[in-house]
Amino acid sequence: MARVLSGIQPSGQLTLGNYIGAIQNFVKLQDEHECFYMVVDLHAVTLPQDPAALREQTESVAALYLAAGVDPSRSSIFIQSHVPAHAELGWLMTTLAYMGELERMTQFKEKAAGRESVPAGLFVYPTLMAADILVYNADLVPVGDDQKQHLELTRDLADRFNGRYGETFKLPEPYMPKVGARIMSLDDASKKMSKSNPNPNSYIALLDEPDVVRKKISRAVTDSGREVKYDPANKPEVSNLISIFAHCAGLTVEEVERRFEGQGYGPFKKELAECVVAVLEPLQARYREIRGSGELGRVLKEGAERAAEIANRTVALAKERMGFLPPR
Ligand code: AQP
Repeated sequence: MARVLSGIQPSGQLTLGNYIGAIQNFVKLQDEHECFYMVVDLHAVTLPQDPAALREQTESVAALYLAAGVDPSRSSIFIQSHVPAHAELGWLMTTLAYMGELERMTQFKEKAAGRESVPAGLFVYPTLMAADILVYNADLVPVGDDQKQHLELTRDLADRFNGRYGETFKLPEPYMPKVGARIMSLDDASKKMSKSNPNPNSYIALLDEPDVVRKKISRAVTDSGREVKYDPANKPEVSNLISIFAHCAGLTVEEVERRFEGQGYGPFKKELAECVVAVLEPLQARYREIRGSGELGRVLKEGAERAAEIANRTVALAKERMGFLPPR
């Protein structure tokens, strides 16, 4: 059985981009694989977080996993900082990485842009992400397109470690949706939809009320044409909305195009909003139930125990291979 590992940062309200690019696949993969899904709080603090908000968002992300259908009896759900082996292997990976390869990371360049002083944690984010994956010897990593470069670096670091110290880590593969691997921002289709975007109209949050969703979609930027056609190069805004429609309605892009042939953007946007609301309403109802019950604490404790068992073994082996003196 292949092993799957993935995680999401509690750095804001989860968006429809996180859902389509990552969580939908988390749910799909647990049918046939051994899955580990974490809330990556150690990654979130690579940019300053308000402590109370971080605690609330961490719990909220875990509850959203459950609400979306991640099943704790089949998947281990846990908080990254509850398994200290991540940080320990993260340091070992940092010692293997080169400045040049970290400087090339697009996410680092984007997040560092315009900042007077750039946190060092932001720079070494990909080495911690590599540790997250390698500490479980994961085979598959469900991620959106934006994380593909980090996954390639993970493979390079695993390969470098194996070459230097002997075969220790598996080289993981990305697992991405065919359409919707990158959901774009509603106000600017050249940027991906992001939970930390300061403009809430740029994203649909999974916990947005139905009327807020309707308003955001009606305001979403389109173009001066009227044809509902999937053409990312020439019609990036409309193509993005078509991807969202296809995912939420379980249709192909062609089926969406045919459905709105000759109808213009008005009816398309109206139906899109209802499709998104139909996905979010049941998810939000389950979310409220989960937050109101004591279930989450138990799930996270058991998940962290299962995860730590594997992670501690991997770190011990990596340290032995690197020549660390074991404690007596
Ligand atoms: N717009 C997106 N389209 C498809 N997939 C996406 N993901 C994120 N945005 C989109 C996928 O969601 C997972 C979680 O990502 P993360 O929280 O670890 O960091 P991120 O990729 O940087 O996501 P955000 O929402 O943009 O967070 P902030 O704003 O905090 O940086 C990943 O699998 C990612 O691919």
